Amino acid sequence: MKVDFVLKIYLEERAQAIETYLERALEVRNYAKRLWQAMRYSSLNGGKRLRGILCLATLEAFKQDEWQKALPIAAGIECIHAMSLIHDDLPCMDDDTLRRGKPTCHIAFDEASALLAGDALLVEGMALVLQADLKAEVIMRIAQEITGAVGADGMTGGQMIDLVSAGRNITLAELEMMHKMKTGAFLRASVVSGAIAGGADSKQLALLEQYASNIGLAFQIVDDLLDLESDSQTLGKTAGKDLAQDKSTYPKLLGISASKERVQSLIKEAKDFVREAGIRADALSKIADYIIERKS
Ligand code: GRG
Repeated sequence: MKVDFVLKIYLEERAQAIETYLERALEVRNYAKRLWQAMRYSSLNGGKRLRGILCLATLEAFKQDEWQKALPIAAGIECIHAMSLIHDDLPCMDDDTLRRGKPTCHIAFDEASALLAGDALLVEGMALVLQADLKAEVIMRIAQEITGAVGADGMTGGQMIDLVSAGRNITLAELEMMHKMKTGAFLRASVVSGAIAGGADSKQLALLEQYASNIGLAFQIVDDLLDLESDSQTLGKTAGKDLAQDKSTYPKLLGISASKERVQSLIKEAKDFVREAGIRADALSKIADYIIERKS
């Protein structure tokens, strides 16, 4: 299915709203200028804003006119995501020089500045989440979801597993577990945050968690396929890294066509989950399709 015009406009508008919010929140201060510049360099540089948009779209599925209430959360999520990309690109991690079509943070600045920019974006990102104009107990639940997804049980733990798995043959179950932690948990938290802000009941929350878990895994499989089949210019990051670093990937373990079939079935199931939740499913359902269509 082709990404339709309406979704394209929706994604652009929501990405722009997040960008505008971030632009103000991350204004360069009169002190530690280089830190703020590095933070801005890595967070105001495009990116699909998928996690932030998922948060807004999920809230919108419950309360159409209140999506702007989740803007601080979406912006905070995007700061935390930018932090993970900065640290992922460092020489001691994935050692990359290209991100979102530009030199990575440690190349444009230096390693120490990149490390600090990541540290600060992580904390400032959480601070933005806490600023949302929602009831204190709602913000507390959202903060717990996000910190749980980013910490050792989530993204950071997944990155550790990724590091120690390089050059080793791992099973499909191990690969899936790693990606659930490294990429899936944060995507899931982005959706769940929007659902909590929207007042989802426990059944709706469970269905949206399943939706998010499916699109998270599909997103990662597509990432592996793009790394194999696309080029650095289109991706805005170095293509072919998985092969070069002898990483276990879905295409390597499952084969290309079985990986593509898995993506299709995960997305179909994801759309069923969101439909079953009895909410305004349009945007979330189309975002699921976009995960397959994306080129970068
Ligand atoms: C959280 C303390 C702390 C440390 C982080 C470095 C690290 C530990 C984790 C790395 C996590 C990571 C980089 C996962 C990869 C996720 C991924 C596929 C990113 C690409 O996301 P896109 O395609 O990127 O949404 P854009 O540029 O569009 O935002």
